Amino acid sequence: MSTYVMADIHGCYTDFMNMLKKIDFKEDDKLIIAGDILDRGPENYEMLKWLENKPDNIEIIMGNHDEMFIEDVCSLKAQAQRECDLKANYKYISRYDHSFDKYKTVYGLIYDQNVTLGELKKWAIIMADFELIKELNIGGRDYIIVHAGYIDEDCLRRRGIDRKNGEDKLQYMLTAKEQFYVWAREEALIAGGKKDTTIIAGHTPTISNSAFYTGGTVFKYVNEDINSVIYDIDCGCVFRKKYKEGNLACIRLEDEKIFYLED
Ligand SMILES: [Mn+2]
Repeated sequence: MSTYVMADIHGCYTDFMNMLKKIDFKEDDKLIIAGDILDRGPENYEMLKWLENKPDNIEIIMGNHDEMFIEDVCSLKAQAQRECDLKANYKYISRYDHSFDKYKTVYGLIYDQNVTLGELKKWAIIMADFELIKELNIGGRDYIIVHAGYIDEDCLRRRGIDRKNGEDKLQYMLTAKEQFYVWAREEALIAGGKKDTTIIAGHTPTISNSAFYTGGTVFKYVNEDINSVIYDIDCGCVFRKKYKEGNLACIRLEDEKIFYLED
């Protein structure tokens, strides 16, 4: 029995299936998907149909794109109480809410796949049950799996980075711990990990210009002082048509072996 973690599938359903084949994923294995199953990729519909009958040995942690999908469906549902045509509702909300369906995922589902509000609601309800964090112990080592980053409960004040100017500007702000799990970027590194624990997250592709940049391989940060490790396993799979260094990674926790879709 092995325990695997993947992240940021972003509607790349075929790549996801190919990775399951590559790791020879079996019924007695476990997989944790560290968030962001939707948006940007070509097969959001296939991903959601798969989600309806998701095997019990696969668990999904909430990502920011999953959260945004749930919010979009809630907006549509609220509007639907006034009008009944899903396409009319979609157009109406898009006009005043510019954060609505930012990646045109709901648009594709409605206009290309002809899904109903009932289907959208069914998927959003499943996704609203995604846990925000998963803690497990494998071979005596503690692991934490989150979408974006981990921060200690008593550490709500953080030092942010003003990324617009690229300078290390102090901006103390009160951050909800759970928001941090789902949305953190470089702050996850600044927060410094957790004593005697390995944190596995995705969210920031290792092909983008950030502290996690590796050129498309898994990013690993070791803090020997507190015996903590932080992995970023989002290797930018969804961008790999555009940027050839993008890849889908999967880590097996028992031996921390990393598998790549493209070797
Ligand atoms: Mn994300």
